[in-house]
This record gives sequence, structure tokens and C-alpha cells, in this order.
Amino acid sequence: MLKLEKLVAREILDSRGNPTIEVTAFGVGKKAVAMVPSGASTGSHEALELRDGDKSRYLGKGVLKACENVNLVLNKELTGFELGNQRALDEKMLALDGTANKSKLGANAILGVSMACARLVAEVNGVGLYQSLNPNATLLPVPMMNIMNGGKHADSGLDLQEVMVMPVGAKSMKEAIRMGSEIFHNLGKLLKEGGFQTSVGDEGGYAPSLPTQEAAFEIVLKAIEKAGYKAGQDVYLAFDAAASEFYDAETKRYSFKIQGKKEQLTSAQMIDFWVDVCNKYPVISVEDGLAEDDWEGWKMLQEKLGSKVQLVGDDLLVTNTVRLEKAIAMKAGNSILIKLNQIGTMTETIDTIEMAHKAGWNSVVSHRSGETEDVTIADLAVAFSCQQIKTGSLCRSERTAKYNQLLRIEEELGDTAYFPGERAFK
Ligand code: 2PG
Ligand code: MG
Repeated sequence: MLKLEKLVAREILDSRGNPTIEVTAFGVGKKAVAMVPSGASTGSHEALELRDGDKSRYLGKGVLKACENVNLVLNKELTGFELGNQRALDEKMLALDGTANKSKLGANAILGVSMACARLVAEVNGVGLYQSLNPNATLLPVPMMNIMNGGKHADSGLDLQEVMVMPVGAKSMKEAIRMGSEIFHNLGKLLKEGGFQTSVGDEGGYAPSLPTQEAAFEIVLKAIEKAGYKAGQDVYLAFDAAASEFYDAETKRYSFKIQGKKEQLTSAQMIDFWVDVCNKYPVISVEDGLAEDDWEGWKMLQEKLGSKVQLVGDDLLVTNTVRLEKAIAMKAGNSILIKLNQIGTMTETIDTIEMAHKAGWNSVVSHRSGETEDVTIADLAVAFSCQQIKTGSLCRSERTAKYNQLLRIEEELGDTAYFPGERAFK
């Protein structure tokens, strides 16, 4: 019997140098650590990330209250709790919090405990987390690699938050990662030759100041070619517009640069622009092409583009079964981004993945722009046969940590490992 002996939380730093919470769970002579990530382009329907707001520390971003909620409240309530049934643990924390958005204890505090306890069970059983969550797991997710950063993740002036490559022609995770790395480095060379900056943004993608959105696609396509791959065959483009960031809910307009000129677009005009982009370039996946509450727009987007392109809801769905259920019923999109800290427990995250798969939707497990060396998302994606993973560029340790974990898992699975490539797309 595995009883939780103690929880210890501390304030650590994330990849942007902001505080975040780390939790250690102790039991039967073992311990396990989990670190919670943090977003920049957060959706307004996400669970609450508890921050101190004390301007005298870390510009108000401290997480001491969240740590205290673990060290005092959850530690007291959960000491002696029998682990192994993740749902029972998460439900107990939900009941202790008692709010709809986890604002009492903080979603960051609850998630830290949820993840650390899942890790402790794996540790005690002497298996990897993915195996502990599902002993029959074999599917490796196709990566979405963010090699060009814009929006809130860089100061480049690019409206698109993320321009990504997907090496669908790869035969394995190992090959996919090599292809991504080669494209990333070729892109760096091309930017340098063109006189652009080669410093990177929050997710490790380049953040050059390019004249147009189109220029971003063009140069990434060149990098794919220069690396020796065929765009639209070996490698596809994907992007996250993060459209909630440039949507004005009052005027119902998207403020977006087209051919370098700022336009105020209606939902229909924004959709037309994405249709043009997808006709012009080999795009396989579009995330948050519209804003988080533009439900009618999403429906129209799905009608116009959904049979051809994967349409991923991030801010729209916030890993929440209530919002996902509505989207499935409305046919607003066809895929979901999965972020543990949008909802705040392992169990609710898994429920969301399972609801999506049941409806025939794809799931893309995702990092946040503020990350740590925690690799839980790599294990989660494998354990629940999520078709894809989005975990940034091929540099910066907090991003490569996840790729490296996927390499380890693939090696461990040996012949049973299955990398779906293009088959990851329905
Ligand atoms: C997104 C994420 C991750 P953030 O919008 O998909 O790339 O960004 O963590 O800033 O919300
Ligand atoms: Mg997003």
C-alpha cells in the first residue's frame, strides 16, 4: 500500500525567470518532483494561477501563497492518503478547493500535487510515468516544432504567435527530431544571410523582424528545402495564430497585419485570410485562428477549412470538458490543444483527452511558453495515445527536455514503438 507521507512545495524559476511552484511528494522511502508551467497568452477561461500580487517581490508574480496552500492545507489533508487512484486524489483536492476555477487553493498548487503524486506512484513501482499511466502505451506523438516566435512570445512584430514545422514524413521520433533540428539550423543560417536577427523568443524559435506574415512562411519553407526535405510531403507547416490576443470583443474585429498593413477584420474576413494561407502554403494545422469566444466564427471556420486542415482549439477549449463538449456539438473545430495547467489536475486533463478521442478529434499535448525542466507532458502524450505534441523549438533546455524524454521513451518501447507520421491526421 502506497501512502502519501508528505508534500513539500517551493518557489522556483521558470524559463522566463518568473517564479513558479515545484512540489515534492514523499512516500515509502521514495520521492518525486513536479514543476508547473505558466503561459503568457493565457485564455480567460483557464483555471486560476495563484500569484501573490505582492509588488515588493518578483514584481507581484511570487507564488508563496500557492506554496503555502500545499505545505499547510494540502499537506495536512492528504498525508496518509492512499495513492494509486489518481481520480480519488484529484477529486479530493477539487472538493477541498470547492471553486469552479480553483481560485481558492490555486490551479498551480493543485496541479503540482496532482503531477508529483502521479510521479511518485511511477517511482515506487519502478516504471516510467507513461507506463505507470498506461502499461500498454505504444504511440509516439508527432511533434509540432515552433521555430519562429511572434505574438506575445517575442518582440518581433509578427502577429502570428508560432510558425511551426511538422516532420510527418519521419519514420520515428528520433528521425523527426533530427529533421526538425536540421530545419531549425538552416533557418538560422538563412536569417543570418538575409541580415535578420537570430536571437530566439520564449519558445526557442527565431524572432526576426520580418516585413510580413507571409515572409515568415516563405523563409521557413526555404529552410525546409535547404535542409533537404520536401515541404508538403516530408514536412508540413502549422501555426498558432493565438487570435484572442489581437481580437477586440467590443468591435468584434481582428486587428491583423496583411501584406505589412494593419487591417481590422471581421470573423469572416479573418477566415478568408486563413483559407488563402492554407491554399498558398502546405499548412496541415491551424491553432486558434479565431478568438476564445467567437463560437460562430469557429463553426464557420470548420465549415470552410475543417475537411482539409486540422483546426486546434486552445484558448477556445482550455482543456475543459464543458467547453469541448459544446465545440463537438457545434462542430467548432476538429482538434484540441491539451495543457495540464489550463484545467489543473491530471484526471481532468485525461478526461478531456478521452472525450476528444471518443468524438474522433485529435489531441495535441502542449507545453506553455513559461516552462521548466519537467517532462510530464512527454509521458502524458504517449500514455494516452495523443496524436501530436507541441513543445517548442529545437533549442533551449526546457523545450529539448521534452524531446529528449520522447527519445528515451521510444528507445524503451523498442519494437513496439509506433510513430504515426502522416497517419496522425484524420
Ligand atoms: C499557446 C501557448 C504555448 P502560452 O498559446 O499555445 O505555445 O502559449 O503558454 O503563452 O499560452
Ligand atoms: Mg495556443
